[in-house]
Amino acid sequence: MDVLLGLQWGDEGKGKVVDVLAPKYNTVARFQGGPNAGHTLEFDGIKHVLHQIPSGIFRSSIKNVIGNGVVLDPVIFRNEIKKLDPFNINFKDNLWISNKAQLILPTHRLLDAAYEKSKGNEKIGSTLKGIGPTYQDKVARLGLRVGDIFYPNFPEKYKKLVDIHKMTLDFYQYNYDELEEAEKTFFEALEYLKTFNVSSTEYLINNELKEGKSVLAEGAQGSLLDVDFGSYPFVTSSNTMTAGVCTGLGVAPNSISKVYGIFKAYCTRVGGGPFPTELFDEDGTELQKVGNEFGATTGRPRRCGWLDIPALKYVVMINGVTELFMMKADVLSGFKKIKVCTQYELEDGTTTDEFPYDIVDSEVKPIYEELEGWNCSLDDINSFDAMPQPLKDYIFYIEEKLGVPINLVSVGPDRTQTILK
Ligand code: 2SA
Ligand code: MG
Repeated sequence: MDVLLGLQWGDEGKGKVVDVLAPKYNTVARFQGGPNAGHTLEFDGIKHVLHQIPSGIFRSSIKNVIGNGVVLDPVIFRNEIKKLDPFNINFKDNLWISNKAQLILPTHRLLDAAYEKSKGNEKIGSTLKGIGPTYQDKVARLGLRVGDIFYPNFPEKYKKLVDIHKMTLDFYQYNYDELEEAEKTFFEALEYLKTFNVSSTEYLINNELKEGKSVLAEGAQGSLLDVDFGSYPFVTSSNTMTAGVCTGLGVAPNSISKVYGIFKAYCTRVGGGPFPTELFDEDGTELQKVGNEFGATTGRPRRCGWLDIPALKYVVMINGVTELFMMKADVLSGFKKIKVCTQYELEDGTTTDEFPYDIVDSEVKPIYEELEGWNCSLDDINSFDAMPQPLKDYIFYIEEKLGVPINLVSVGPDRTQTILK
């Protein structure tokens, strides 16, 4: 089984890569996160954004699994399925949902908003999809799971949890007048959800592995948003790293072979939190404009900056990355010079190439090396050999710094603009 992860703060282009890789796999599985993900796939001139459904769904030969580590919003799920209507997908054969995936309730979304509001200026910049509160209830052993909806006592369980949520919402003086309407939609969506394959997907995946079939675990968000190793507390609430695959799908660590790490040729971040290489000048604006850096889930503009090698080295280490994929190289095409952060200077004047613990409250200054840009269009590039020398040098430079080969480079949004080395 192989793993595909974003190595930065999300939006690295995982959707595009999984779409290229998917044909090699029998199964594609999501192991964490929920509708806070927005995986964009672009082919035949049409753009598709998937939130909870794995990216293998467009290929009829692939089984797609929503694993136990995922938090599932049934209302968003129903909308996603409806949007896939034109593709005549046979969900009975191609989509499986874990009975142990946690359910996002309408009150989880309200709590997400209430918590964010209470944080004022220090807000996380949550996607407001209810992710944090749902994982909170999972760990507090209060949560409701997809498997629960098939039992007659579900409405009671639901009410019990919602009553607890209402106490918290009252504490924050958060208005929930519109809850009743949202609950109606929620229960309708649950009936719809019941018509899909819900099972102990850990059996399905382990049986496939036993039969020698190939499984791809599709990560969402990025390693720097990992709840343990990311820029805490400005992180998401799940383990976005390789280790999360084991707990999020029910597979043993020794079943994992390749770990594909995806990164952008520069760096972006949405929401709050530290970002040492963030640019506030016209270079930053240029990256945002050329890279069309606006969130797929929330439409928010993404903060942009140069590539951060210490951060990448850190996540290559904790994830055991075996292959790197570099995305959006074309966005750098207009730059004469490209900067890369190779070290940080800390507040006490010392330098380090490690990811600092205190990245939130103390100032971490990037130290840059400057490389030659290629400064030409990559539109007609369709092989590694055809790349301009400065781009090749950029690739070799990063490979050398990270000690892992870059085997794929993306030079444009279309399926065809993906170059294998
Ligand atoms: P939350 O909603 O509790 O997970 O928010 C916590 C922080 O995590 C950030 N976050 C994200 N940042 C970038 N991309 C995200 N999703 C991508 C998208 C999809 C992807 O395009 O929307 O790449 O998988 C994502 N999800 C959460 C969020 O901004 C907060 O800083
Ligand atoms: Mg995205």
